[in-house]
Amino acid sequence: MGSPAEVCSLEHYLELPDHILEDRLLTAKQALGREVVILGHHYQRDEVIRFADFRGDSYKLSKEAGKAAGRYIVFCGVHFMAESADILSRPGQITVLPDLNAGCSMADMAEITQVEECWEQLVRAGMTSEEGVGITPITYINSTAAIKAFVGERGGVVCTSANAAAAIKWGLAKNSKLLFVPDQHLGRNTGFALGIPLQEMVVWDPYIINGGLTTDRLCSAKVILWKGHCSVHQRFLPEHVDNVRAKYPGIRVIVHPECRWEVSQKADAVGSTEGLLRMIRQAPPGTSFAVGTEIHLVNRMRREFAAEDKRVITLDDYCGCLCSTMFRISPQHLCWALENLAEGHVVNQIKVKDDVKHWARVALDRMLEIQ
Ligand code: CIZ
Ligand code: SF4
Repeated sequence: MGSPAEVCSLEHYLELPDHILEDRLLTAKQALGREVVILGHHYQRDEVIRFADFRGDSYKLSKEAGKAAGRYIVFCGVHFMAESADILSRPGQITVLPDLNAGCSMADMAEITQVEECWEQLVRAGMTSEEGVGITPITYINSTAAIKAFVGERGGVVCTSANAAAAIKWGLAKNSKLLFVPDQHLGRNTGFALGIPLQEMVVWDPYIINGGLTTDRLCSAKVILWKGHCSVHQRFLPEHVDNVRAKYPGIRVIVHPECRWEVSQKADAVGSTEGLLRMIRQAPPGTSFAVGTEIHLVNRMRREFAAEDKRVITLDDYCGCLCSTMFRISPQHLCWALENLAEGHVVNQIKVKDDVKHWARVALDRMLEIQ
């Protein structure tokens, strides 16, 4: 390990080539021992995920964060995931995000002030009380801690793509209407699969007065979808499904629910990252899949399932869709974070404010109860 001065300088690490980092990463991880748990999201690159103690989707990793025994949780993922880990961790535990620039463009599409304004309009239209009698607010985990707290305080819940259907059913058992933030596609795909007609789902545009909706339209809707999306999954198009089917007859097309509705309708199945993995795992040898989700996961699926004689390609047959913010977590950033922790310096701590934590935790705990 380098001198303390070197340990503190991120710039120094950014110049290091990948191949010399492996030993240093292993050494730092060993030095920290049980004091650290490294959580790695499925969309992380191989050079990073190989150091994860647990890999998974937000749902699985949130559970691991809640169970982590050591002092440090190093989250190789994006900002909202590290926030959730901090909220679910025990007092005194420290959550670290190796690069603070690892955000999520979808989470950025909903700001707490915009959600508050939307809710005020819904209250004014007589659709709900301030406390959430009338509409159940649901936020996808890809949102800020402040929005999770907002939802928790109003009787709502956080969902992930793995339990969105259960969360929607839960929300509709409480109230006849839902506000679903921030991913319109996850909300629409899941709502439609549960039998809610498209006409009963409206899109709230936070940049237009009254969400761009007449009061009649708003009041007649069952689900109010926030106008947000994932720019990575948005790139999968219906013609990709047609092209891949024409090129590889018999191939199974499976896509993530962040993909647009037209793509999900053409696919054979829709699932969260854990769901997509399960579908491939359970398929008989010889099956081929075109998968519509982030390219690092698809490439890993291709390699790991080749041994079972299953073929996996990306749905976008050309280059695949990369989440550039997940990609920000590099082995250099991870090494910098771990070596600093091993030297007793906490870097890039993610700390959610106490007043936000309480209600955000309520909403996350409800999420973990809903399967
Ligand atoms: O929930 C997650 O981790 C995300 C962002 C996608 C998925 O389906 O796992
Ligand atoms: Fe956010 Fe999309 Fe990246 Fe997931 S893939 S972290 S939703 S930008």
